[in-house]
Amino acid sequence: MSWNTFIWRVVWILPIVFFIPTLTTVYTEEFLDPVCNTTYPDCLLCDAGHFSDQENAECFCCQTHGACRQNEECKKCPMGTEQPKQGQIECDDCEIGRYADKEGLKKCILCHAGTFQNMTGQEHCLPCEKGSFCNDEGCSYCEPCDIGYYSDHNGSTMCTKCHEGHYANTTGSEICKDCPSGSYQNETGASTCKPCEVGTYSNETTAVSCDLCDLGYHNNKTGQTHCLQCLPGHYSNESGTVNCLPCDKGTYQNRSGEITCDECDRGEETRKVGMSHCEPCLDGTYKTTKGPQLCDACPPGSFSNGSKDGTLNLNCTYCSVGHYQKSKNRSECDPCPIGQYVNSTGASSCQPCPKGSESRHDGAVVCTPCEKGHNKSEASDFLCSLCPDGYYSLKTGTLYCKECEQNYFCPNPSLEPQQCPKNSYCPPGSSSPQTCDSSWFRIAPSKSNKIHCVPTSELIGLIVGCLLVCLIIGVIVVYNVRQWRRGRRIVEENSPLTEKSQPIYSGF
Ligand SMILES: *[C@@H]1O[C@H](CO)[C@@H](O)[C@H](O)[C@H]1NC(C)=O
Ligand SMILES: *[C@@H]1O[C@H](CO)[C@@H](O)[C@H](O)[C@H]1NC(C)=O
Ligand SMILES: *[C@@H]1O[C@H](CO)[C@@H](O)[C@H](O)[C@H]1NC(C)=O
Ligand SMILES: *[C@@H]1O[C@H](CO)[C@@H](O)[C@H](O)[C@H]1NC(C)=O
Ligand SMILES: *[C@@H]1O[C@H](CO)[C@@H](O)[C@H](O)[C@H]1NC(C)=O
Ligand SMILES: *[C@@H]1O[C@H](CO)[C@@H](O)[C@H](O)[C@H]1NC(C)=O
Ligand SMILES: *[C@@H]1O[C@H](CO)[C@@H](O)[C@H](O)[C@H]1NC(C)=O
Ligand SMILES: *[C@@H]1O[C@H](CO)[C@@H](O)[C@H](O)[C@H]1NC(C)=O
Ligand SMILES: *[C@@H]1O[C@H](CO)[C@@H](O)[C@H](O)[C@H]1NC(C)=O
Ligand SMILES: *[C@@H]1O[C@H](CO)[C@@H](O)[C@H](O)[C@H]1NC(C)=O
Ligand SMILES: *[C@@H]1O[C@H](CO)[C@@H](O)[C@H](O)[C@H]1NC(C)=O
Ligand SMILES: CC(=O)N[C@H]1CO[C@H](CO)[C@@H](O)[C@@H]1O
Repeated sequence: MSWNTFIWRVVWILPIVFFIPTLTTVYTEEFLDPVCNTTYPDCLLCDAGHFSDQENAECFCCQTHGACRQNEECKKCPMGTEQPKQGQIECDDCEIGRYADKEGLKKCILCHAGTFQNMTGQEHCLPCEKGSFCNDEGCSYCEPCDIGYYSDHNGSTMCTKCHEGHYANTTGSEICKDCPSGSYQNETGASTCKPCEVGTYSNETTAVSCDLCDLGYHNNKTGQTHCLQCLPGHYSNESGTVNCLPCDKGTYQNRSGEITCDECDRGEETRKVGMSHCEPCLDGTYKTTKGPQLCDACPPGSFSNGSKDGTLNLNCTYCSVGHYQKSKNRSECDPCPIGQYVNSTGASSCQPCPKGSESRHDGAVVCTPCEKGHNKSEASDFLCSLCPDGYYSLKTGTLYCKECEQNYFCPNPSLEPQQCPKNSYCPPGSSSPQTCDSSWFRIAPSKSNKIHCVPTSELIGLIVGCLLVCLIIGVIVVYNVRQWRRGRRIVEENSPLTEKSQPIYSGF
């Protein structure tokens, strides 16, 4: 360095040093940069990144916000670029996540929160699109909103939780979706909607809660948009019913969607739960008033048979006279059996006909006295019985038949005893007079009831007479035989007998 040069430089520098101290300082610092204070005494071209505003002067380093090519002037970095170092040939593009919207920046600016830049060398950042966000500076991309969150405007620094009644089940939601009808969401930031519980419904979208089923309605499935009417035979008297209740026995409901059951009318009942109509009381039962009670059994002595006539059993009918029913719950009465009767209505039993009377047909209301010739001594006897042989009864209603008296006989128990005929024997209790078999005999008086026949005097006389006649004839015969034998012996002695004659016998 020559003195001339030195002096010139001092002269050149002095004003800067003394009059523009600030600027001087900057330049000085930059000059003092050991890298950048190269001098080229041979007056070569300045290196790239350095410049000289004067020919053959010293080369100066390009400053941090600029760059130059060899032998060109240093230029400020253009927008979208930066240069943090001195003495550089060219500026660098802004990195991703940064921008340079002015020339001559030493360092690109970080994108603000809510904006991003995914390319280098950009002059601006871009706002995060709907459905995404960036919550820090220098974002190179925006994150999509999480599930349950949304962002509905550009440039979000954060996403918002879905409101109640809404949900977002995907990331990057611009808006949350409405909960469909049949579901609800009572919490924010939801990724799903909850199905309505049983007994509830929601018939609108964006429901925060489901509504309870109304009275008369029910719902036994989840996620329903409406409740169902209770079916006939059922009711619901509380809101939020899951299953309708069946009508109790004795009640019914013939409409749907009802909150109570109705009581069955007179003569009707329901024998099962959950009935949509009442049924007539069964035969053998009855119901006199409207109400939830069941039909009562007809008591003994009565019956009901409405179904046979197509009427309702509003009351029981007493058994008519001559009939009885010993059991309850019957549809008919039975006629009194033979031998019994009943003369009042509503009988639960028949009575046996009293002594001396009977009933020969079933269903008797009164007993008839035993006919003549009959009797009944015990009430328990079935019927009157014919008087036994030898007994009679001339009056009706007889308890005991009378015995036929001695010397009378009773051929017909219902007729007067008859006088024993002559030559007949009628001991007490005779149904017919007793006689000896033949008229040659007669009844001998006897103390016992046994008949005792003796021969009549005529028979005896006849026998005796016969015996006498026989004797006489015998004597005659014997005599004649003797005479004949004697004569024959004489003849035999004289002439032999040629022919033998038969002897003659005679007798009875
Ligand atoms: C940068 O982001 C934009 C907008 O989001 C997109 O269209 C583009 O493809 C992205 N480029 C790169 C290199 O990621
Ligand atoms: C949001 O950004 C999109 C694309 O990046 C653009 O089309 C739209 O106009 C922007 N909306 C608003 C409100 O700035
Ligand atoms: C989100 O919900 C919609 C309708 O609710 C359904 O079609 C879709 O499959 C769901 N997506 C996911 C990822 O669950
Ligand atoms: C949402 O509803 C559920 C069930 O219905 C309940 O357990 C929960 O406490 C509710 N949450 C809020 C925030 O109300
Ligand atoms: C939902 O149900 C309520 C009550 O039952 C009714 O008033 C309303 O009209 C219904 N809304 C729709 C959209 O069906
Ligand atoms: C649900 O209700 C229907 C009538 O609406 C009925 O037929 C069905 O048996 C019920 N299911 C259950 C599980 O109770
Ligand atoms: C509903 O009916 C049941 C059975 O009949 C009864 O116990 C209950 O008290 C009733 N509830 C209301 C609110 O009437
Ligand atoms: C229900 O029963 C009542 C009383 O018995 C009757 O008046 C009505 O007509 C019935 N309704 C239907 C729908 O059967
Ligand atoms: C039913 O009982 C009545 C008396 O209440 C009677 O007149 C009718 O004949 C009976 N019907 C039948 C089919 O038995
Ligand atoms: C039903 O019958 C009983 C006895 O037969 C009688 O006391 C009652 O008054 C009757 N009731 C009606 C409603 O006819
Ligand atoms: C019914 O029979 C009884 C005896 O069993 C008798 O005392 C009563 O007088 C009779 N009544 C009629 C109405 O015949
Ligand atoms: C003026 C000035 O500080 N000049 C310096 C330039 O660099 C050389 C070598 O690095 C130094 O020796 C000088 O003092």
